Order: sequence, then C-alpha cells, then structure tokens
Amino acid sequence: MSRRSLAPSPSVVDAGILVAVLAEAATGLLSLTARPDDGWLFVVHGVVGLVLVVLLGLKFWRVWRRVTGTLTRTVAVSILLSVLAVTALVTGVAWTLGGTSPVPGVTLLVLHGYLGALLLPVLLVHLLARFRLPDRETVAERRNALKMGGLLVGGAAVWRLQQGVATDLVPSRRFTGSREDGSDEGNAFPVTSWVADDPDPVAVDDWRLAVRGAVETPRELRYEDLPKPSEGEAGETRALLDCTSGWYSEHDWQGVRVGDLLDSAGADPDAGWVRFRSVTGYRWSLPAEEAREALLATHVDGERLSHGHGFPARLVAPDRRGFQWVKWVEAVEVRYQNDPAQWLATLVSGFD
Ligand SMILES: Nc1nc2c(c(=O)[nH]1)N[C@H]1C(S)=C(S)[C@@H](COP(=O)(O)O)O[C@H]1N2
Ligand SMILES: [Mo]
Repeated sequence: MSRRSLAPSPSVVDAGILVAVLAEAATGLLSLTARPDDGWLFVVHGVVGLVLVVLLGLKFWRVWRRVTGTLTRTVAVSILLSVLAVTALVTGVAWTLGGTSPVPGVTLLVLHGYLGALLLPVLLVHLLARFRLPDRETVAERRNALKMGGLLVGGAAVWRLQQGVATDLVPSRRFTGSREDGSDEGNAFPVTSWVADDPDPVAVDDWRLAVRGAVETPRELRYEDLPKPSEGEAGETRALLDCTSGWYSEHDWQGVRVGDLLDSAGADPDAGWVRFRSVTGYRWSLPAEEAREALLATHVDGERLSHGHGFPARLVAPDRRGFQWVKWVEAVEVRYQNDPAQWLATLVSGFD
C-alpha cells in the first residue's frame, strides 16, 4: 500500500470492520429498548454505518481478485457475508431516506434488523477461517490512526447531511427512525403484534383484571368496575407508542391509573416491580415507581379500544418502546424481582 494512499493498512481496515460491525450490533440491539435520552445510540449507529460503507468498499476493492478464482467454502462464506453486509447497509440507509420495503408487511427497518442478525453467525464463521489480529505496530502507526479518525469525521459529516435530507423526505421522522401514523385518530393506527400473538376477541363478561402478587388484598375487577371516561372518572395520559418496526402514533389514552390499582390492593411498598400479563401469556415488567404512573387504558382518544389494540385493557407505558405496551392485559402482578424470561415470552407467546 502506498504511503500516500488515503486508505489505512489492510489489517487495520479489517479490524476496523470488525469493531464497526460489533458496534452496529450492540447499538442496533440496544435501540430496541431506547428511551428518549438514548438518542445517541441512533447517532452512533448511523455514523458507524456510514464509516462501514467506506471500509467495506476498501476491502472489496482489495479482495475482488480472489473471488474470481475457485469457489471454495471459505470464499462462499465471504460472498454470503458480503451480500448480507451490503443489503443490511442499503436497507438501513434506504429506510432513513424514506424508502419503502419490497416485502409486503415487513418494513425496510425490520428487514435491516433481520439482515443484521443473520450476518453475525456468518461473520463468526468467516472470522474463524480468516481472522488475524493486526500487529500492534501497524495499529499504532500514526498514519493509520489519522486515516481512521478521518473516516469517522467524514462519516459524521455525511450523517449530518443525510439527516437533513431525511428530515425533508420524511418530515414526521422521530429520532428512532419511526414514522408517524394515525395520531389522535382513535383506533385508526397500525395494529402490530410481535411474532405470533393473535388471540380471539376477549369476551368481556368472562374477563377479569387480577391485581395480585405482593399485595394485601388480591383483587379481581370486572370491566364495569373500571373507571368510565364517559362519566369523567377515568385517568388520562397523552403518550406516544413507538414500534420498533418503524412507526409511531401519539394519543390521549383513558383508563385506570396503575398506581390506583396498586393502592386499592395494598401493594407492598418494598416490591420493586410490576408485571403486566396478557391473556396470551405475553408479559412485561416495569419498575414499581414507573408502573404507578402508567395507565391501563380501556380507551384511546375517547373511543373504546378495538380488539386489535388490546381491548378490554392495554398497558400505556410512556417513553417505552411499543412492544412493552402489553395488550389484552388480564393481570397486574406486584413482584420483588424483574423477570428476564419476559423477553422469551414476547417471542413465543401465541405459538401453541
Ligand atoms: N399481548 C401482546 N401485547 C403486545 C404485542 C403482542 O404481540 N402481544 N405487541 C406489542 C408491539 S410489538 C407493539 S408495537 C404494540 C402495538 O400496539 P397496537 O397493535 O395497538 O398498535 O403492542 C405491543 N403489545
Ligand atoms: Mo412493535
């Protein structure tokens, strides 16, 4: 490699790609639970993604000749990995710029996530066959450090430009990348279930809302026992539901304040978690203090919730991503511990 080239040394490019892909995987995963203060995750994800475009370009330029030789298993893995990497980058950038998906019902953002997730095991196989650590001297070379730094600065500059274009193309875009849909229009916003949850409509006469766990007096409420918005009894919260598949919708939600439910059952103040369980087994937990401020909504913008949106009652958890807003809630459980297995429940509930 010539001294005057703008490209860092090959081994530094390769190490840079690895670090960048790991950073993308980590920020991509964390973005699924991002709260309003976590905007930096999306900035890092975007900037590193753009740097990755350049690093991969340099790498493809370098290894191009090898691919025209015989197709060994190792080469096949490299080609698969390249295809996944390029499509993951293209779908990511295209989503930001307002693109729509070629696959019905699956947004570009979701495709991007699947491609990224698929890429990781293939990357592992590729690394096992090919990876060599760059030697310390090469990494420490000033010109390599400067070139990598330059790439980062360039990536950040292009990201800024891209943000400007994205805001013009998708004016309703949120920092999470989600696009507005159906705000303030009652039930007329997208229905999304994560994987297989698709229960029959809940028969309201048989339905009970249990408040149980670490409480003095477990309770079972009927739908009629819940405060009625029409009579001005209900609690109300304005909150924005932001689904990780790429849309958001903001509404006034009416229902019962979870804090009131907990008080009515005498929840143990030492119990730090409240878990919301759906008739489908889907469940999510919130820290008790946050749960007290949340709402179990029966209505949206004054309309009774439709079945798809979680009738009779759904959790409204302000500032949490949509998948945590449990629909068709049948139990509010006061607990001493968080519930890590709830992650699994969101993936498998509804399969039976
Ligand atoms: N029981 C249950 N609750 C659920 C889901 C689900 O699949 N099952 N999907 C979640 C996801 S991913 C989102 S984005 C929101 C969507 O709410 P909506 O369908 O009312 O728009 O509900 C959440 N609550
Ligand atoms: Mo979602």
